[in-house]
Amino acid sequence: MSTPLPPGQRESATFHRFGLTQFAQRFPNHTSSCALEVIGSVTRTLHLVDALQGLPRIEQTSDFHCVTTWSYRALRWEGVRFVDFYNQVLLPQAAPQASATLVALRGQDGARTGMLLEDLLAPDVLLADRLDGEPISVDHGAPLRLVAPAHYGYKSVKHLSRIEFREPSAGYRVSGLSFMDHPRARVANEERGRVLPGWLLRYLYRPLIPGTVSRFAKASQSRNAGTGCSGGAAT
Ligand SMILES: Nc1nc2c(c(=O)[nH]1)N[C@H]1C(S)=C(S)[C@@H](COP(=O)(O)O)O[C@H]1N2
Ligand SMILES: [Mo]
Repeated sequence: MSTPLPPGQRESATFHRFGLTQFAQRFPNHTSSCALEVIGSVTRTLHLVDALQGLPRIEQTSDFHCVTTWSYRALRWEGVRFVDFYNQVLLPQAAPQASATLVALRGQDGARTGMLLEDLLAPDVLLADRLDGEPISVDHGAPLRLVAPAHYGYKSVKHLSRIEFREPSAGYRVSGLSFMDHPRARVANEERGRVLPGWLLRYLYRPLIPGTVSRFAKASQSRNAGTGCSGGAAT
C-alpha cells in the first residue's frame, strides 16, 4: 500500500503544526462555523455563513507534503470537493469572470497563497472540516481548510476565510514572500519555490524544521481544542 514518497521528501512520524514562523502565534478568531468570503473578479461578492452547507460530503485519505521536506502519510480528511463547491455555489452565486483563472486564498491568521483555478478543480482538492474522524483542530486548520495533496503544504491554507478571483495578467504575487511561493507548487515536479530550484531548496529548508516545529508547538499549547462547522459534521 505504501507508495514511494515524492522527490526529496522524508516521512515524518508526526503531523506537525507548521508554517512560516510569523504565523506560529496567530490563531483563528472564529472556529464554530465555516464562514467564507468570496471577492475579486466576481459578478457578486459572497459572504457565506456555512460554505459547505448542502454540498455532497466525501472522505479522502492522502499524504501531506511540506515544502521543507517532511511528509506525513495517510491523513483521513472529510469535507467537500472544491470542484463541487465551485459548480454548485461559486459559479451560480458569485459568477466569477471567465478570465479570473488565479485564486488567492487567505486564512484567518493572515496567511496567504494562490492557486490556479485549474489546479483547485482537481478532484482531490477539498474544503475539509474534519480530520481522522473528528472536527479539524485549531492546530490543523479549524474550522475549514483547503487540502490540496498534490501541492506542497503551503497551498493547503488553514482557517480558510477568503477566496479572491484574480486576473492572472497582473502576474502572480499573492503572498508577501512571493519568492518562496511557487504559483503551482506541484510536489511531483518538485516546484518548491519560485526562484531557486527545488533540489537546492531541500537542503536550505531541511535545517529549519526542528526550530519551526518547536515554535509552533509551544505557541499552540492549550489552544488545540477542536471545533466543527455548524451543520457540516458528518454523523
Ligand atoms: N492559515 C495558515 N495556513 C497554513 C499555514 C499557516 O501558517 N497558516 N502553514 C502552511 C504550511 S507551510 C504547512 S506545511 C501546512 C501545515 O499544516 P498543519 O499545521 O496542519 O500541519 O499548513 C499550511 N497552511
Ligand atoms: Mo510547509
